[in-house]
Amino acid sequence: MIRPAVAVVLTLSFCVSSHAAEVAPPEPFGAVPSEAHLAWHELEYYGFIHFTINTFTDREWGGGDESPELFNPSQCDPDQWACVAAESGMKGLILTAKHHDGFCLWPSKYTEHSVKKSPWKDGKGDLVRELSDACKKHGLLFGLYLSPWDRNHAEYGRPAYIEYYRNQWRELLAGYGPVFETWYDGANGGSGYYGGANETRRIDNKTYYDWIPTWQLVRDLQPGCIRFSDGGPDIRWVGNEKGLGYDPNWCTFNRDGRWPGVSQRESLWHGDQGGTHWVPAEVDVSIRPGWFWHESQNGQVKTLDQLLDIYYASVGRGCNLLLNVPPDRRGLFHEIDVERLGQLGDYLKKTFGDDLARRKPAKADNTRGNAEEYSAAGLTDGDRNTYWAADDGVVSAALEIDLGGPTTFDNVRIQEQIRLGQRVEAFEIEARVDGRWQKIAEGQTIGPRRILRTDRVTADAVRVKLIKCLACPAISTVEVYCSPE
Ligand code: FUL
Repeated sequence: MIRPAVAVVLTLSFCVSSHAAEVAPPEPFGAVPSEAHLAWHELEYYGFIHFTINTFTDREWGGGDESPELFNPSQCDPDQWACVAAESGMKGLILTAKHHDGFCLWPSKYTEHSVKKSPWKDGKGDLVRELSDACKKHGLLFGLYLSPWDRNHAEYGRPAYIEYYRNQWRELLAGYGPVFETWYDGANGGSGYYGGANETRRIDNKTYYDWIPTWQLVRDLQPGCIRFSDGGPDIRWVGNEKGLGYDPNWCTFNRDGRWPGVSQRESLWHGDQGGTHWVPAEVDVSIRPGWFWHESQNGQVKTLDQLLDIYYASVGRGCNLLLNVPPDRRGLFHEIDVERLGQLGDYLKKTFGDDLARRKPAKADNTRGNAEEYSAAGLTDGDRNTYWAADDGVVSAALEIDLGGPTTFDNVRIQEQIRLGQRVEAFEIEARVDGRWQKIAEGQTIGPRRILRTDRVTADAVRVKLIKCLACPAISTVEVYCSPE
């Protein structure tokens, strides 16, 4: 029997040693994401709505001289857009509240060039309100595109326009509930109506818009909002409109000196390894050739295979996907687009509904401080916050998951613990088939997420080989999925 005094001593020494054995997490490496970034990365896939007078004039860029009378959708139903979007797996919708032609889809008090002057709902309509309400109803986030270039406004090119532009942001950000993302387009073609001047106005896109105060007002009115442009500040354009993310894809980016419309393609495509800020890439692409609806393009709506290529090249490479679906002149998603989005939603549900690696035993050839906290079990526990990590100085490692018998799959999804920065530079995935390891995929970066589509394989174990890392790796999850036949 232990005497009380001894028991006390034992308890104390147990406390001390367990405390001493506590292993510190890896030091964050390089630029790291904010909480808003982390929430944004989780979204993965959301929609873009290009809708304005262009829909009725069959144009992509309106000149700014169009009559608001032209905007007259016959069955406008943002509820349908939100319902179809949610079914398709989208987590939000971003609306062109104002495109380059300057027409406003809400009754802005700062201009008459808006729905106020349209026959739609006798000038009483507010599409920003209708869509933000529909998003809430369908569990979607709501975002806004407000074109900096405005071919209607008489003061465009002069300081008064900047005040107008900021006032419009104030109106939109204060009046419609939470806004998860704001979009600052870099396009500027120069010519326009400009209140009747009908001329070309060139601006210096590094200085004219004086972006910092505008971004600050957005931050003040919507603290969690992510701000998009060619140069951040929070997320970057991926540098193409084809639906293509890249490998490597670094979320780090040398942001200073970069603005909407001022970009370096290589950095947009790949990010900057070791870059100063966390500015991950968003991939924007349209389901049709144009951003706006054109009857002539009804036969060119992207097929499920094309949409899947886009999904894997964007979401699969750690980008977020912003898929544009333009409402038609009725103000509805066209039947063909609805069908394709339904097919995509079905595929995603069927493929990613059942993680075949979940709760399966995992092991690693190195575990940080041999601590339970960083063990490979964190990879397959179904919790994307727990993670496996290696000891400092270890920059390659192997992670093995025992699938518990022959298992057929064709997708492997991996995530780094990006709270600690982005680390992996090269990796391979292997499958154990009939006792022999074979390589089924390889890549450079992982970052917030990597989904590798492989040939359909039947294997009883999966191995992720981290070949080269910038610092000791920290991996949140390894998941294994099988797509429908
Ligand atoms: C571009 C614009 O010029 C297009 O019209 C479209 O809005 C696209 C998303 O961004 O820069």
